[in-house]
Amino acid sequence: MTPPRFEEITGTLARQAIELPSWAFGNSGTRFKVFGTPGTPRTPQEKIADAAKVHELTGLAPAVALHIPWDQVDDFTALKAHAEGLGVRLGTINSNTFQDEAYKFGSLTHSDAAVRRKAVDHHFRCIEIMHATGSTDLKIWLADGTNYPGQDSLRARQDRLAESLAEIYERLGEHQRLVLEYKFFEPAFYHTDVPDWGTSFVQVSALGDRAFTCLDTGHHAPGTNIEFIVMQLLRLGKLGSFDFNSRFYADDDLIVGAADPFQLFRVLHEVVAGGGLDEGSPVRFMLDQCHNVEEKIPAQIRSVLNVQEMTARALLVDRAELAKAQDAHDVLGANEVLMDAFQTDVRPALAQWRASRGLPAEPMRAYADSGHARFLAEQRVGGAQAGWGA
Ligand code: AOS
Ligand code: ZN
Ligand code: ZN
Repeated sequence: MTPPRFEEITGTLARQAIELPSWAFGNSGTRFKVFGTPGTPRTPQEKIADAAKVHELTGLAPAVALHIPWDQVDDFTALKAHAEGLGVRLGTINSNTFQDEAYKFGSLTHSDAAVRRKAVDHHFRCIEIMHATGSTDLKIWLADGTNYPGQDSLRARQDRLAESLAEIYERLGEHQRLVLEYKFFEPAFYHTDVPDWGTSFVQVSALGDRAFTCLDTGHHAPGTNIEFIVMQLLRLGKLGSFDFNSRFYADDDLIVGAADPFQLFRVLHEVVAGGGLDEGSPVRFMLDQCHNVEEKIPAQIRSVLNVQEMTARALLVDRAELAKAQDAHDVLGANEVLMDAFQTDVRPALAQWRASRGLPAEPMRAYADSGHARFLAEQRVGGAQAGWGA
């Protein structure tokens, strides 16, 4: 047997779409310092323009995810037209129930019905926005949790979460989906209310067919076998989306594939094996990253290229040979098949293929040579730069 040739995988590669987060284009940082960069967007419209530039140079990022209220505008229909005019569409709507005083002790899980009402109503507003923008996904990530054992009833919070989610799910339009993201710590440090894939799975399974789990690659304890979780969620039909990023220590939202390229390969290998790249698959790909010290547009270009390169390598796995080695319990042989694909340098083939489709062969270089960063720095003077949280 021979591994698939590059020409055989381009059909799948051509379908690949990676949604960009609007907040990746704003300034971000740690609690110690947020650095500004000349040319940083000041409005949701400018964030969308930057995302469109990434798509223009890579052909990989046709949608932009919004965060509400960070990307609040008066007219979302006009924002949709603005995005479409730039060649992209508006994607996932991310709700935000973690920046309001009222949510100090929780949002959808809060013991006070009035606070839960406010949090559920915020999601209703997000759904209205989705109708205006044509977005299909509502993504829920909750900061809810406790800091000390005994602070609140773990069980009661879980029951309240189920009730709140059911109300939100009921409100979705026929073609809309809910994806529930999990995270094992931060900002709460003793427990979070959706800490792991199991909890997300249990909660979304109780809702119905249009509720899925979102897997953020940065939200696992060190050493976690993330590809196993990918396999399991695909097997259960509940992997709705990825938030891609990478991490060295905690949830640092670094460039996907930067910290552990082999892990990204293993994840994408399971995605391919589980049908996650097949036509009609429910799995959507997004980035959830922040660029604290690096330039933001090239950082997003680098990120989508990393995903594309690793997807190509995962598609090049000789699956027939792998199955043969596995059946024969040829441990080293099976491992070698996988490693052969991982070690393949797909960059020259991808560059050629991009050029054949009218894209720059080397998008990073094309951006650097274009002088666009200088142009933005000259254009975007005055006004407040968008930041993580605005
Ligand atoms: C938070 O840690 C999560 O990764 C969320 O996906 C969130 O949407 C993003 O960080 C911006 O709030
Ligand atoms: Zn995330
Ligand atoms: Zn995160």
